[in-house]
Amino acid sequence: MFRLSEDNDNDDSTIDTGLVFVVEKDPEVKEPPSYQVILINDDYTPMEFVVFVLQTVFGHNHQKSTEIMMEVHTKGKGVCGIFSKEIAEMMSYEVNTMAKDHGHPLLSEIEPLTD
Ligand code: TYC
Repeated sequence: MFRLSEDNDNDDSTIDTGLVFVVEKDPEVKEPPSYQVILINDDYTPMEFVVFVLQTVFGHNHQKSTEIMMEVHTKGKGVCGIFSKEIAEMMSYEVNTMAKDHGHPLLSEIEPLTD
């Protein structure tokens, strides 16, 4: 995005009208990157436990949690949610700790979203 602004410095670029416009580039404003929390399939974690984790950690309802769990179960991986890096790290840590505490091999990881 470009904008026009008046050049008031009275140097050689000033023309007869006294008005000279220069083109300035807006400073780039970048959003911080978002991260996906990815759930990974395994052969041992009970389906009901995965649904329970999706409900308690991510706040998904039972139907949405079941859909995500089945996506992971059939395709190997699935997205639980998209957050800032710090929140995604906390969510993933929460999932992995809950699974460990209950003796299940369930794992999640985070992945930057590229646009
Ligand atoms: N594949 C597991 C089973 O058949 C269920 C499962 C789903 C495990 C999703 C992990 O992230 C997972 N019991």
